[in-house]
Amino acid sequence: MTIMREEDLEIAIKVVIVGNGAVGKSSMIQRYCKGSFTKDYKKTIGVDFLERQIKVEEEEVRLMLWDTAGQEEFDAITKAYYRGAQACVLAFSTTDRDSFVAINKWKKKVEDECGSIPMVLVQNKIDLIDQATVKPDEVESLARELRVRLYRTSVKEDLNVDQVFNYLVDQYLAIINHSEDVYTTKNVGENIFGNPVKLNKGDTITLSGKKKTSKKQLIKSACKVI
Ligand SMILES: Nc1nc2c(ncn2[C@@H]2O[C@H](COP(=O)(O)OP(=O)(O)OP(=O)(O)O)[C@@H](O)[C@H]2O)c(=O)[nH]1
Ligand SMILES: [Mg+2]
Repeated sequence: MTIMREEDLEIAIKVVIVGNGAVGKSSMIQRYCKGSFTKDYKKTIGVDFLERQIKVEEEEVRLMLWDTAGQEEFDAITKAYYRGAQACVLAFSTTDRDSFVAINKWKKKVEDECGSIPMVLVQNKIDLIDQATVKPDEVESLARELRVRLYRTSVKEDLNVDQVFNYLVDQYLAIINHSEDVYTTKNVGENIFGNPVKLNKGDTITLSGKKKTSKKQLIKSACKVI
C-alpha cells in the first residue's frame, strides 16, 4: 500500500496563453519562467511549454504555461492543447490593431474547449505606446465587455508580467477554495457542481475538494495532453 502524504501533493494550474502571432506570448512566458528577453522574433511552431513553481500563502503552486502559436497556419492544431486549462491569458499588442480585434475570437476558441475559466486581457508592448494603434478607452471598454481584468505589460521592460500570473493564480485558488466550502457544507443544496437541492435516494453527488495532484499524476496528465 502506498501512503500519500500531504507534502507529496501540490496545486498545479494549466494556463494557456493565446493571441495573434508576434504579440509577445512566448516572450512573456520566457520572461516569467526564465527572467530573460530576446529581441528576435521566432514564431512558435504549434505548441510549447514551460513551467514555474511559486509559493502562495504557504502553498506550493506549479504553473504550467502552455505557449500556443498565434499564426493562422497553426490554428487547427493548437486548439487540442487548450483542453484542461484552468486559466487563460488573452494577449494582444499595442502596435497591432488586428491582434486587438482578434481577442473576441481567441476568447471564444478557448471557451469552446474549456468553458468558463479565469481569464485576463493583456495589452503587451506598452513600451511602444507612441506607436499605439489602439486607444486606451477602447481597450478598457473591451475588458469591461468581456468581464475580464486588463493588464498593460511590457515584457521587454519587465513591467506587470508577474502581476498577470499572480492574478490568475488568485482567481483559480478562490474558485477551488469555494468548491471546498461547498463540499464541506452540510446542506449540499444546489451547488456549483449542479447537484440538486433535495437529494433523493440514488442521486449522484459530485464531490470535489481542493484539487491537488501528485507529481506522478501530473506527469501522467501532461503526457496524455502531449
Ligand atoms: N518592444 C517590445 N517588444 C516585444 C515585447 N514583447 C515581445 N516583443 C517582441 O515581439 C516579437 C514577437 O514576440 P514573441 O514572443 O515571439 O511573439 P508570439 O506571440 O509568441 O508569436 P507567435 O509564436 O508567432 O504566436 C519579438 O521580436 C519580441 O522580442 C514588449 O513588451 N515590447
Ligand atoms: Mg510564440
